[in-house]
Amino acid sequence: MAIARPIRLLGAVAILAVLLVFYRISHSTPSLVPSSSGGDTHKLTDGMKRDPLLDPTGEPEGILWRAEDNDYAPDSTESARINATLLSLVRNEELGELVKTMRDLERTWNHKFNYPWTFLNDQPFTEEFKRKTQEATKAKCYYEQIPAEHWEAPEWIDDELVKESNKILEEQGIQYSGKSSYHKMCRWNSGMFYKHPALANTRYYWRVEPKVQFFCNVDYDVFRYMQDHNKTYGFTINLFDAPESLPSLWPETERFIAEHPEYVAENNMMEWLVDDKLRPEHNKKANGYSTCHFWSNFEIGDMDFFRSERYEAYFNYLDRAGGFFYERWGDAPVHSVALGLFEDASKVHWFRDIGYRHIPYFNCPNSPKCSGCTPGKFYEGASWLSKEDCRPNYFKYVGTH
Ligand SMILES: Nc1nc2c(ncn2[C@@H]2O[C@H](COP(=O)(O)OP(=O)(O)O)[C@@H](O)[C@H]2O)c(=O)[nH]1
Ligand SMILES: [Mg+2]
Repeated sequence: MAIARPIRLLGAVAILAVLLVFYRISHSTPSLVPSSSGGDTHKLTDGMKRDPLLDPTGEPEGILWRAEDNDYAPDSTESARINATLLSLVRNEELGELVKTMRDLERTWNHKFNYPWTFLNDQPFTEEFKRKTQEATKAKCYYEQIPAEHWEAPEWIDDELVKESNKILEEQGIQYSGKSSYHKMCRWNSGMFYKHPALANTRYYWRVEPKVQFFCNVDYDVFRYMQDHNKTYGFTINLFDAPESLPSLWPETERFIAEHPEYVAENNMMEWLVDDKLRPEHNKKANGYSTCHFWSNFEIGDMDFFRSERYEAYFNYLDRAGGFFYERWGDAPVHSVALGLFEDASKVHWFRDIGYRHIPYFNCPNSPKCSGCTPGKFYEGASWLSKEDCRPNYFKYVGTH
């Protein structure tokens, strides 16, 4: 039986429509990208169909300063080094772990550039600490004690209220919430480190913690890179935070920006800060904050940002609100919210080429310059850790620069 021409046409259109739907579905579904690590899989969502670290990674574009072409000798008075330091807040007891980390960073980067190390501590450093750290580098080492007025809780913090509120945080399983030194450390890293008198003439810093690892040879002066490309802040890992540790951070921030709308940058990263799609419960518990942040155990930054009027006003506002002690605000979300609101998004840089690990997360690029980590592997441990990756949001709203 012959089929009428209009019916045939309709049939063809229907088949085409079905094919189109199939095509759209197969191309928009987030893919499962194997992280090639012991069967771990890393589910990537919207904004990150494939982990960019699986693709070959080279050096950043533009002019790069190299040790072969310039004077980076440790004692040179004419050296090409800029005003910058490796910076580590550390306890005497962490000496062994710190020296291992120093060896990593010296081997992969600093033996070429010889930037000084500055060690900071709320206690005096021991002679053994000074000797063993200096033995790990040709560069100059400085050992500085933190003034008590920078470290201790401000006088308006109520000790009884701290005890009560920390008990509640501990019941909620918030790590370190009962440890007063941890709260002090987070506050100091938020609003004090760049005020240390020994750093008064230093502009750029690379924060280094004991126990972290570095995997890739970096053959250019990263501080010069920051300066030449007008960057304020560089990160490697981008994470969600525990919302229970900071329920009032975002409400306080909103009050602050209502008072000071002039501080908010035009090209800001607000969408990354307020996303409620990827982890709606996080946003809800954090009262409007996605909890996404740059993981601040690694940072390469320009202290002039933290010394600016807008950051200083923001930190003082937060400090008065008391959340460093009554809650457990970390310096990572505080730095990140400030950068996300008050800095131009183009001034933040993802150092994708710096292979890095702070347990349990990695930034491991696919590059012949790297060894000892697995490209694209984001975490090691329980599979729920994969959910803590906020890079899909960052790439979606801010970009992969
Ligand atoms: N001097 C000193 N350093 C501290 C203290 N608490 C933490 N730190 C340092 O602060 C950084 C962060 O602490 P860490 O224990 O690694 O915290 P985590 O990374 O959040 O688990 C590390 O460099 C520690 O060495 C402290 O009470 N005194
Ligand atoms: Mg740490």
